[in-house]
Amino acid sequence: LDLQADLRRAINNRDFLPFYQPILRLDDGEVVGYEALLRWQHERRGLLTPPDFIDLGEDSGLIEQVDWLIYEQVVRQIARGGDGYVSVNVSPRHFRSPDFADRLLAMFEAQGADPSRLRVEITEVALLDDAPRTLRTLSTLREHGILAQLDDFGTGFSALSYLHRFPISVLKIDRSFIAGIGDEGRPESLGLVRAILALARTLGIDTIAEGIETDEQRQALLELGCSFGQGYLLGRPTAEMGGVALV
Ligand code: G
Ligand code: G
Ligand code: MN
Ligand code: NA
Repeated sequence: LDLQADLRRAINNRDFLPFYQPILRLDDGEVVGYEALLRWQHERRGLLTPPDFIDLGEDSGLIEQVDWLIYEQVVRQIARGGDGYVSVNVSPRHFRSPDFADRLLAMFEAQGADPSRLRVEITEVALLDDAPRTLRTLSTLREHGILAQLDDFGTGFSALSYLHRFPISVLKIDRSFIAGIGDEGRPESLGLVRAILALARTLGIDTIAEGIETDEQRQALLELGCSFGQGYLLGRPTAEMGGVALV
């Protein structure tokens, strides 16, 4: 079947919604924020996750429209109240569009919502091209209190100069490193995580460990000095935020 035609129709029908996965402070278990994760409520195939359609969305350029449908719902959710932040994922190509920051800020203005409760997650690829514009976008966002989190850290090209040059506030340690911690893991993972944490500390950047699935991993990360964590052990992505049903 023609998934691209489906995607176009789904955009018209607004068949996308965010799921929310909690991000916790590891020492006291306090929820400090959520990551909004895209889901497609497909008319025949049920709930689809990004791996089912993200490549198509990127290649066709349709992902930007999907992203805005998600951001709109996230901004509305923020406008309803609550505390903590919500992070949204931004495709590298989307992040490079010149009106990205203005359009995002206009949404907050229209909804009367506090932009400083939003964070953006970008990958290292987004820092590769068009550096002046990327820098400008990140600066504009930060002026409005929107912090940037570097997603999947450690899997990209990881040029340390980029971390220094761009206003990045948080490193999200890729879950492949966390999966390597434990009896069935890889011996070098702990050392790699330790090195990433040292790097972040040197630069004054916060860290979130992704994909925490076992208590052993949570404990190890806490002992290594990682401040925040996310993963199935701590909370799965759900359509609800903080156990409160969304309107
Ligand atoms: O939700 P997981 O459920 O499968 O997400 C998989 C991938 O999809 C992650 O790498 C994440 O960065 C990406 N992703 C999740 N939500 C969004 C979104 O709203 N927009 C874009 N562009 N990517 C997203
Ligand atoms: O690339 P990004 O970090 O945005 O992707 C988040 C993805 O990771 C989502 O698909 C989410 O569902 C998934 N995820 C969240 N927690 C866990 C976990 O503990 N284990 C695994 N395997 N995936 C997770
Ligand atoms: Mn992410
Ligand atoms: Na990630």
